[in-house]
Amino acid sequence: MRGKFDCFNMRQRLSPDYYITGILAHDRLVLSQAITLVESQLAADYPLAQAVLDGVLAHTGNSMRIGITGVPGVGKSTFIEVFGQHLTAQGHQLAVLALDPTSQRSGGSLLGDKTRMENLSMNPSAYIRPSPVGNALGGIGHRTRETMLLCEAAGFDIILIETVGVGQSETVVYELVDFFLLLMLAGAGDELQGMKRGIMELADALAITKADGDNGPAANRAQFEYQNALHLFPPTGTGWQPPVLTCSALTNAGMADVWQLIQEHQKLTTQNGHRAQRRQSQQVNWFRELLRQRLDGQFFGQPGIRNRMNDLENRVRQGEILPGKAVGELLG
Ligand SMILES: Nc1nc2c(ncn2[C@@H]2O[C@H](COP(=O)(O)OP(=O)(O)OP(=O)(O)O)[C@@H](O)[C@H]2O)c(=O)[nH]1
Ligand SMILES: [Mg+2]
Repeated sequence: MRGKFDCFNMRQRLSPDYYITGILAHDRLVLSQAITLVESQLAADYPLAQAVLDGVLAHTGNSMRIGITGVPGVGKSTFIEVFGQHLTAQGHQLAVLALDPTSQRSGGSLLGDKTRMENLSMNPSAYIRPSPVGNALGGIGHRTRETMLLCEAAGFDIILIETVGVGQSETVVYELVDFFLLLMLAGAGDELQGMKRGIMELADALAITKADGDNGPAANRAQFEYQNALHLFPPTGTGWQPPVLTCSALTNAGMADVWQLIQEHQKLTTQNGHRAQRRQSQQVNWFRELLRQRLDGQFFGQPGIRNRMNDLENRVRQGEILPGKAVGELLG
């Protein structure tokens, strides 16, 4: 505990320059400290975090941002362990941001992920940062975008974001990345995989995992079926038709194909302008989201506002007042 407090106190004394210089020098310790700073929920940390982000902004945006999602157990972490080695072997510097929605419940899954990325976590060209999801909207790490920018400034040219596909989180990840990969299990129905059509529509590619051993034929069938299903979707409007692949983290099959595909997508969307467009609309959505958060914070930060709201909610519940009028009273 003591160490933690020392570290905390030290942080209070650090200047934006300490972080900015360290990050730009690719110092991982400073990068980790900076991520902790931007993740901080303390209002007092906010100006410093903003100054650091501002200071590195010119060095961000140059990475390939890839989102990887799929239901629990589909093999996301194992995929990243193997795929990540494939990328670093080609000279890439890889940052993995693993969002951990289960950490508040079980407290144990970080450890599980760490073991599943055993090799990658010892790889000098890789940096793994698990982040607790907390109670942020959409189940995504509060500040994942900021963390991504810090990693880019620290020299990582590929960012992988792992998130469990259990609902809204994948739409939020979609808002962060250039390429959105959906991992699927063969032989499990769509309902079983919790897949809403909307999620499949967001994917830039599907990969059927665990295509090895006895599972091989089922994986091939699933590939065929999903490919047919995707053909029925309306065109993406980007000139890209999302393909379906099979892969195995056990045999490494398909890993090179997935990478090839992501590069093709990057090339196409860079040439036709859709990559830039996607990032621009992501920036604007980020702005709107932050604005909404700040307004929320300012409004609910007013003394007594919660009590007044509860009072009004009770009256609305009893039918004593119409919601529109109640809103007027509260804002008034
Ligand atoms: N046969 C086979 N098993 C695999 C493969 N990839 C993952 N597994 C197994 O599937 C299980 C789940 O893998 P994970 O990588 O933890 O899955 P995940 O999607 O990250 O799971 P959560 O983080 O809990 O959502 C583990 O027992 C893996 O060993 C594969 O390619 N082939
Ligand atoms: Mg995992």
